[in-house]
Parts: sequence; structure tokens; C-alpha cells
Amino acid sequence: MTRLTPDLIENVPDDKIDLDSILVRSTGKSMKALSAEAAGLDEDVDFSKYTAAVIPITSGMGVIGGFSRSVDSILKRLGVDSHVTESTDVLGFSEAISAGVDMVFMADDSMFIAYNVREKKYITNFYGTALGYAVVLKNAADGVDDKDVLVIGAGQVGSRAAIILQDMGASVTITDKIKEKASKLGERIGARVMDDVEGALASHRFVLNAAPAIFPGRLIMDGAVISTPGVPHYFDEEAWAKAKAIIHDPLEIGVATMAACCMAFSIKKEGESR
Ligand code: 2YG
Repeated sequence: MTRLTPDLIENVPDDKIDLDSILVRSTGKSMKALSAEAAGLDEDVDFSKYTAAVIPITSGMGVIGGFSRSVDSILKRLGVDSHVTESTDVLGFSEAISAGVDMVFMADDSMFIAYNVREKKYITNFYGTALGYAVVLKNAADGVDDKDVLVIGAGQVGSRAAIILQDMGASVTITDKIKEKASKLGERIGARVMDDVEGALASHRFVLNAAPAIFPGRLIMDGAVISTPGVPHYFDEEAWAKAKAIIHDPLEIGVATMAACCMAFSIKKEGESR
């Protein structure tokens, strides 16, 4: 799993890349609409009555400068009443729980979760990132039903994205520079496998790239739609000239989808009780 660094997320708190403009241009929808769609909620769902606490976690390699502040800013942009706790770790958790928040966000070196306190359920960033980027691809590609979609990277995000895309009706091909990872996943979910990563990319128009890989533009198909959570992220100008859309951000789509899915545990329950 790729560990973020402060430079990769320094533009997140103030949304310097203006992600909504990129998303509206390439998918026709805002971050909020996409995260609501991912969570099976109405586009006009009101997240403002939900509260969240983001807890800095110092274990292992320690806190990442700007990480908690970035997560908090993403939640605020969704309309969630969010804050970063004064304290870190367990004291921070006790602070959040006694404040009576609906959701807790926290990440150590191995796992990043959104925990719904009321429903006692959580969403991982692996799932949120996989689902969020699959929904982005589906909208940017104007549907993936019966379309050939390449998933690059059979890791925590790629393997979940492959299953989600199959459930959306896509015909998924898996490729990974570690061939055994790709073939094991392909066997497990009944997806095609291509050992040659570059050949696979060069022969697919619809791509979800969940690998921290840099691909030269000569491999990108004309009109390609590339949904790419992979970090680090870089496409040369030939790739940008040929692709119809390349959608990436270091944290936002994954966190917004985690949050919407985490609140959906409560919202759908409210729906039941109505
Ligand atoms: O609280 C903190 O600041 C740190 N304990 C956070 C550590 C996060 C480590 N994980 C990562 O950097 C990424 N796997 C996070 C998710 C990337 C976006 N998909």
C-alpha cells in the first residue's frame, strides 16, 4: 500500500486542483453526487446533519503532515460537520466518542477506516477508493456495461475495483507486474488476465489504474478514459493529448466515498424506519 507524503496532499485542504470542475467536466457530476451514487443514496442527500471526528494516529511511522486536515477538509466539502480531535490516538478517540460524533476517521500504517459509531460498522479506504474510482470510470465512460475494462494492479484497491466493475457489467481484464498476483485474482473472480502490462494498457480504452506506475503516453489509446487512484501519479503530455479523460486525486474521491458509504449505514436505516 502506498504511503502518502505531505507534498502529495498539500493542495487538498484548499482544493487547489478544484476537483469538482475536473469531475463535472469528465463525468458530468460533482464529488458529492458521485459519492452519493457510489453509496446508493439520492444525489440531493443532506450530509450536514452528520458529525465526524478525524483522529491523528501516531503509531508506526507516525502522522503524515496535513493528512488529518486534508480528510477533515474533504468531509467539510461534502457538507459533513467535521473536526480534527485535539488529541491523538486513544485519547483522541475518547474525545470523539464523548463528543457524541456519528463517524470517526482514523488511519495507521496498515488501515484507514471510517467508523459509524451508531451502527457499529466501518468502511475501509481500500473499498472507498475502489468503489469511488469505479463509479468515476462508469460515469466518464458513459457506462461500463458490456465494455472491456482493464484493471492495472491486483492489490487491495485493484482487486476490489475489479469485482465492483464486474458487478457493474464490465468485462474485466486484470494485469499486474507481479504475474502471480494477477493470475490469482483472475482465477478467483473469473476475469481475463494479461501478463504483459504495457500490451494490456495499449489495447484497452477503459482503464482503472490502481498501481503506483508511470505509463508513457505512447501506450495510451486515443479517446482513453483512465480512472487512476494509483499513487504516485504522472501522465506525460502525449497521454493527456490522446486520452478523453484522466481522473486522479491523491485522497478526495476515496475519502468522500468512504464517508457517503459510512453515513449510508444510518441513512438507509432511517429509510427503513420511515
Ligand atoms: O494519522 C496520520 O496522520 C497517519 N497515521 C496516517 C497514515 C496513513 C497511511 N496510509 C496512507 O498513506 C494511504 N494508504 C492512505 C490512503 C491513500 C488514498 N487512497
